[in-house]
Amino acid sequence: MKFPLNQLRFLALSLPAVSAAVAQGTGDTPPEEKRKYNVLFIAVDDLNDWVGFLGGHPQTQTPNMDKLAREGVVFEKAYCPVSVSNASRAALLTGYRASSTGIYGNDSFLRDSKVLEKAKTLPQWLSDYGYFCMARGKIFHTPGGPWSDPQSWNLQVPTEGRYGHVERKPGLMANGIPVGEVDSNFDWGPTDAAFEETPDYLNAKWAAEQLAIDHDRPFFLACGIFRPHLNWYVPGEFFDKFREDEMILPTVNEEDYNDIPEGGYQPARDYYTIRKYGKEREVVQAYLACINYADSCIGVVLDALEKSKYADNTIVILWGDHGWHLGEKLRYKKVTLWEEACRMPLIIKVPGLSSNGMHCQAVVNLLDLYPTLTQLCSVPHNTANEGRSLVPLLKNVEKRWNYPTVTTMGQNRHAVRSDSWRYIRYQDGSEELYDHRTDTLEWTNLANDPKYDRIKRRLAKHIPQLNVDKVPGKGIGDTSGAD
Ligand SMILES: [Ca+2]
Ligand SMILES: [Ca+2]
Ligand SMILES: [Ca+2]
Repeated sequence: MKFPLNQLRFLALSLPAVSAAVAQGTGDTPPEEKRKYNVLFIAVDDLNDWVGFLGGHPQTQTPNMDKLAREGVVFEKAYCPVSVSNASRAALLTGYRASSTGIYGNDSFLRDSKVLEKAKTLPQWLSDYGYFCMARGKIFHTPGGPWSDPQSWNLQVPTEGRYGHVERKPGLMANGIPVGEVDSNFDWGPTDAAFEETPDYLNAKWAAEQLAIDHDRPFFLACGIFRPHLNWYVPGEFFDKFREDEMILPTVNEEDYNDIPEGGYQPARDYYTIRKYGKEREVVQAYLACINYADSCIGVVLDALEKSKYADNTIVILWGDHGWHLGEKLRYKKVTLWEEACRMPLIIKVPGLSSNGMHCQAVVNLLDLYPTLTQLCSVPHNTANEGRSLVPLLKNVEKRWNYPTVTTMGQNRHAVRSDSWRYIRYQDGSEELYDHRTDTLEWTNLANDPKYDRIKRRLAKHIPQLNVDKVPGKGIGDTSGAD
């Protein structure tokens, strides 16, 4: 059955209010009294597809996120606007592409962009239309201070707590690698902290407490989870769930760079250091431990929502800010234009939606969340948004959706992802092209085969025409210490 969009929105949005009114025999509810959806917005830093519901790693343990996935719509082909934190989050939260604002990396402050100086962020927009917007943890790039954009929030609460102490020997990092051989934050190890004293638990507990309060307005509750961002220090109980010697490693092709242009990426020093010290399995163990820790924190919030009076009228959105390489393409970390760095989890749960529990294969972007939420929340559309509302897909996950999406990593460096293809073009004009129907690991670059010229031209049309200069960095933005 097909409905016009505005009618769908009415159906989706007013179910709780209408059924309550009908039950009381009062007829329809006057528009101004319609209960609006609340929003629970959960950001997970540096989480790639190693979650049960995406099947990215067979040994991952993410029961809480998997439960949410069964209750909502999973976007299996969701991509970041930029494959690094600050810029991805700036794009998501302002609705502008990086290439329109000049916020390409971690060191440019979003309000220093001429375009973003006075832009309304998603929480500001919702707040202008009656929402109470609150946050704790990493939503914008750096929690606390101007980088967390205090003007975006009615309430922003600082993060507290400790991840605990890790053992280390003189001259070595906690992971046993000599100091100086990998970046200082590329470290891991079990800590002595109790789960209940760690920052992400405390962020989650705070969010859970907000769900137990009577709110006189609809709310937008943002909870930012830091792990699995480096350093991978979490309580020992999470490491204990994964045995190093049993860890399954991602498939790696040592010859992968034979067909990658000079203007593209190179193998990372980290990759060879990890291999030199035989740490490949420990890396997997530590990342999975941190994901399981993040999942446990997310469970605290989701359990609280389920027990609360907001369970039936709260939209839940769970998103990672970009992907992460764990050896694929001879790299660790992010900041590339390949699938591993560009793809991340996205779940949208709208109570009462018939698509809940389904997986959507349409190609979508985090940039689409702003217009999706304004539509779901029945507030005006912000015409500055460069993304596209996903509401039609939420109503019908199989809807035809031929909108290739873009990830940017630096000025004039873009990847276009369509249903079947990834096309990369660097600033020097060099290219890569991968056919995902036969090459999900992106091993064979087809860009130099004239047979694919037509496909390249078709994909290249989606590359942004406007590519503004990078907003000068302040050199203070990246307190995470990672890329
Ligand atoms: Ca993967
Ligand atoms: Ca990140
Ligand atoms: Ca290759």
